[in-house]
Amino acid sequence: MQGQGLLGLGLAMVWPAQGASESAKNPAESAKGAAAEPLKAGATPLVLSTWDYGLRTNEVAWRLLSQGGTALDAVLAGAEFAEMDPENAYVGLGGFPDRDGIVTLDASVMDHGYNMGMVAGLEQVPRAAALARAVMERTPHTLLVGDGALQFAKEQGFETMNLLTPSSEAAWKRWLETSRYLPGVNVENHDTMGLVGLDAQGRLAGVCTTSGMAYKMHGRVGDTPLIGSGLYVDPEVGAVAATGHGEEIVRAGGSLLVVEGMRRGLDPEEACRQVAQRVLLQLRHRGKDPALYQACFMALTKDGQYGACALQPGFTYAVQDTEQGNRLLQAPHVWSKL
Ligand code: SD4
Repeated sequence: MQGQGLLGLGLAMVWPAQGASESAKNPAESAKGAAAEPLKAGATPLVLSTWDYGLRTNEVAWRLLSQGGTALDAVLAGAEFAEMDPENAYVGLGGFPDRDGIVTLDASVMDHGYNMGMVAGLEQVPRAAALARAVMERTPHTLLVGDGALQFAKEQGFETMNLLTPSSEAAWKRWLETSRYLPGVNVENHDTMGLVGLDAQGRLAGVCTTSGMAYKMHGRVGDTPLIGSGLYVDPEVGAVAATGHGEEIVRAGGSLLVVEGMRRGLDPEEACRQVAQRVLLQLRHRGKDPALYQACFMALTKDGQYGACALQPGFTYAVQDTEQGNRLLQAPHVWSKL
């Protein structure tokens, strides 16, 4: 590398810090501009978000999608809404910290052109999804981690703040009394926001954002920021987001495997079911009790079909479209204790 210089490293391709893409700084604002195109006749925009909270992120995304905004702007706006809500303890500001009391965020984004951006182990910057988008749009790279991600965020003018809120700090201090790492399997320990959307022009996009498993080891990274595990978008097939125990989703090659199922002709629910089944087989192979784990997959095809499936009961996801509005669905499961 020595003597290669910035050009040799491809860093000359880094986009200018200012003005190049306001959308990465504030997707919600830029999407206002993108909303000018009217819906095409017969177009069926659609957005899916993980967990109960998904009803709220869908609403934010739908404001853009229903006015002809791009799927990318829409899902990013939904993710950012969750990240800036201090009451959501699983993403962005107010996310549960790691066992050392430090909030570290992971996020990924992917669009209809196989473009992708990821950040992991990000501190101080609540808008992790927008930063992942900035990685995608303003650098020659796909993944930035830790200090490097923070440095890039500062260069790009992202706001920094203390992400530990009084309530997440109080919860962490209560946890310190036992210091037992035993993550719950459903909403009691998950609210990672995964959104996948299809816009009026038929473009797909997806985003996944999280503060990771509460009280994880410092430096631990799950599936959320890993394209192929927590998220995958293939314009020829569909878009998939995952949530649950990241280690198990990574082990199964989660989201990409669901996409490949749909590519072979499986409907979205069946494609999700087969990967949830794979997670179950792997747990059994490793002698693990499935009752202690959760892995959830949510999928949308390029034609607007959707479905989901989880390892065990409890995974909810929200769907919003023109015909039926915004509703919360219970995903089927492949294993149950009962
Ligand atoms: C992780 N998959 O970090 C994430 C956690 C999650 O809702 O989905 N929480 O492993």
